[in-house]
Amino acid sequence: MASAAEELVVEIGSLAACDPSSIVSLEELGKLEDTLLGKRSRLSEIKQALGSLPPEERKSVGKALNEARMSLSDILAARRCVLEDEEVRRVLSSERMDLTEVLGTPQVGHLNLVSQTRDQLEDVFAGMGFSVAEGPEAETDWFNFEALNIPPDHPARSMWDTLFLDVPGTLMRTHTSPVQIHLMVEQGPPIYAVMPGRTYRRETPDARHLATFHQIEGLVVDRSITFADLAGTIEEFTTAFFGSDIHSRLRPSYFPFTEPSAEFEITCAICGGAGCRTCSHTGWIELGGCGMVDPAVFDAVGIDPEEWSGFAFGFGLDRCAQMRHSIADMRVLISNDIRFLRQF
Ligand code: FA5
Repeated sequence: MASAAEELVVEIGSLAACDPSSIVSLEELGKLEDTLLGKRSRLSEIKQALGSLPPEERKSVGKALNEARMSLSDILAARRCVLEDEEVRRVLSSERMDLTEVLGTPQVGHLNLVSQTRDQLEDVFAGMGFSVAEGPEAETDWFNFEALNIPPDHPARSMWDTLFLDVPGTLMRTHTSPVQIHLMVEQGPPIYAVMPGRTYRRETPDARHLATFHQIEGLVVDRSITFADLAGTIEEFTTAFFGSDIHSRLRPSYFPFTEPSAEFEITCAICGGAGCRTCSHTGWIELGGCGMVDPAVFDAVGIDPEEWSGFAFGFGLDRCAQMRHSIADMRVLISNDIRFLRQF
C-alpha cells in the first residue's frame, strides 16, 4: 500500500501535467496561473503541509513540488509568450496606416487662371483660323526694339520700362511684339498667328499692372489686308471671349511699329461701365494696342510692303482674366492665395 508521501508525489505529478494550448487569451491564462500556482492553489496547500510530514518524506515531496512548479512556470510562460505575440500582432494590424490608401477623391491642382485664360484665348483664335507660335523671353535689343522701328535713343523706348540683362544688347522682352519679328524673319507671309507669352517691365504693381505679366500678340500678313480686317477681328474676339455685355472701342494711338495705330478698350467689367477705382472712373479698360504693320517693319525683316500688308495687335492676358472674372485688383493673380485660386 502506497504511503501518504507517495500519493502526494503522484498527485503533484498529475497537477504538473498541464496543456494550456486551448487557452486563447491572456486573461484566461492569468486565471489558470492563479489556479495552478497561486496562494490558494493545491500545490501551495501541499507546500504548507510539508512541515507536518516526516523529514525523510518531506524531502521527496518537496523535490516533486519544486520540479512541478518549475515545469508549470515554464509551460505557462511559453504559452504567455505566444499569446502576447499574437496580441502585439493584432494591435499592430488594427493600427496599421496604409500610406498608399486614397480616401475619397484625390485633391489635384489645376492650371492658374492666367494659364486657363491663355488656353481659352488660343481656342478662340484657333477657331478664327489663327495658328499659335512662341518666342524667347530673353531677347536682343534688335528683336524687341530696333526691328520694330524703335532705334536706339528713340523717345518711344520710354513707353516700355525695360529690364536689361548683363550681356550687352540683351534684355527681358517688354512685350510679345518681338515674336512678330521672329515669325516674319523665319516663316514669311502669309501669316495668321497669335503668340502668347510672359513679358517683363520695370514697373510698380498696382490694380491693373504687374512687373511680370502676359500678353498675347496677333499678326496677320497677307495680300490686301486692311484696317477693316483688324477691326472685324477684334470685334469678333471680344464677343467670343467676353460675351455680348462687353463692348469694345478703338481710339487713335501711337506705336512705332504700326501705322495707323489704335488702343483697344473694352467696357470695365467691374463697374459695368459706370466708373470705378479699377478703371480710374472712366468706365473703360485698355486691353491692348493694335494697328497696321508699319512699312519700316516690313523693310527690317525683308518683306516687300508693296506686295504685302498686315495688321498686328497685343493684349494683356492677365487683364483679360481680370475683366472676364471681375477681379478688382490684378495682384491677387500672383498672390498664391489658395482661397482665391480655388474659385477658378
Ligand atoms: C504693347 O506692349 C504693344 N506691344 C502692343 C501692340 C502690339 C501694339 C501690336 C500694336 C501692335 P502696351 O504697352 O500698351 O503695348 O501693352 C499692351 C497691353 O498689355 C496693355 O493694354 C495691357 O493690357 C497690358 N499691359 C501692359 N503693361 C502691363 C502691366 N504692367 N501689367 C499687366 N498688363 C500690362
